[in-house]
Amino acid sequence: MTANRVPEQHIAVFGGSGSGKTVLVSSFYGAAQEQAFLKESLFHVIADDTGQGNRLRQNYLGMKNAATVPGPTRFAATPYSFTIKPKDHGDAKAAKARPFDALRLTWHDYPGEWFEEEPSSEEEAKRRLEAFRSLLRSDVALVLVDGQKLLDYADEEGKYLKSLFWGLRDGILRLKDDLLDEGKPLTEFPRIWIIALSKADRHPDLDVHGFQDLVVEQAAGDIATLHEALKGLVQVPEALSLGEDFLLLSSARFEPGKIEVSQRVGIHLVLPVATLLPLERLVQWAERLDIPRRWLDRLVDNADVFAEVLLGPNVFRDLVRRIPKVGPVIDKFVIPALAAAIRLSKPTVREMNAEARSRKDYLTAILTQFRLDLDHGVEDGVLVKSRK
Ligand SMILES: Nc1nc2c(ncn2[C@@H]2O[C@H](COP(=O)(O)OP(=O)(O)OP(=O)(O)O)[C@@H](O)[C@H]2O)c(=O)[nH]1
Ligand SMILES: [Mg+2]
Repeated sequence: MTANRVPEQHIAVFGGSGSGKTVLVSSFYGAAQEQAFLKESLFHVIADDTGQGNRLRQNYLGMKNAATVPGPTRFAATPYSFTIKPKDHGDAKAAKARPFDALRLTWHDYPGEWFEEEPSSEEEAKRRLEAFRSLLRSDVALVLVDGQKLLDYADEEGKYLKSLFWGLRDGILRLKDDLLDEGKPLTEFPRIWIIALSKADRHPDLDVHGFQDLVVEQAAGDIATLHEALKGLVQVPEALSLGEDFLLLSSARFEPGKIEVSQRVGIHLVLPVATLLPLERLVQWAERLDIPRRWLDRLVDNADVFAEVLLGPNVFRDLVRRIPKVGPVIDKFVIPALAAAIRLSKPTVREMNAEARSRKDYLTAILTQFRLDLDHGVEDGVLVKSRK
């Protein structure tokens, strides 16, 4: 397997200290190692660094078996790299026809206190800057609204939300000069910022629409201010979504003396969100905005390979009509093919998924399943996607 056959997507999770970032990644990985998951799932989630994987699993098992939680993250940000490996590669011919063999998800975790406390030394300031540089190269960012804090600030949620969004804005602006490439705005930057409610188990009566309403009602202006600040860091700033996508997340159901790790909300949507949402958004931007051609290819990673799997190579290549031999891979010729890939109707996707499963074409099965998962997330009131 060569490196270029493993498209890589990065997700960065922002949130204050104690908002649930490390528990989230532990729950994602830990649950994926359970026998029940392995039996049902189309893929394995493999930690590229075994030691890291064991630590995450240890966090998860501590919660599951002893109701203990990991300590606060201190000193260093950690990128967790996972390979999403189809269970089976099918026959050699099918394997060769596929545009890639596995997916990589890099999940960036960092100490929430970094936005709350000043660095204690020059060296720590440097380390933080390096970490944020890497976090801010992600494809998708989650901004966690701490569900427990919302309860603590009952009737004054606006105060908490304001401090959350302004804290993030100030933290990023403080580093702005050092983050830019020689003063130039960044190309690679999270283009989708999803506002996510962590600890959603604390809010059993709140669906994603209620959450969206609460955030918009209490903090629309603060989000707009953060949005403006982020736009100041990127090339093609129109192609930047914030305050358009919302998600509910719960890593487990926390009860007194017991942590029910099998009761999760939204965790299974992280992979579909990281892979397919950028593809979907690229099409929306390409159709709505006048994006210079040379930028289209650079806004979103791997959109073409995901679309090719969703449509099947023959349909994809027919739609593209010509695969450009020079120049950007994604130009205006490819947009219709990408659009076709994301607009496949649900019954069609369901049929493709069933057919791919029976053919043991796991890669197609995985990506079509991701698409169905996103649809279900929306139907179940866990996810709101931008309608723009
Ligand atoms: N009810 C509930 N509580 C949670 C959930 N996830 C985390 N918590 C609680 O929140 C605490 C903090 O979670 P962490 O994941 O360590 O928080 P963090 O964002 O990594 O914090 P820092 O490392 O300091 O940045 C945990 O110890 C749990 O008590 C959840 O899904 N539901
Ligand atoms: Mg942490």
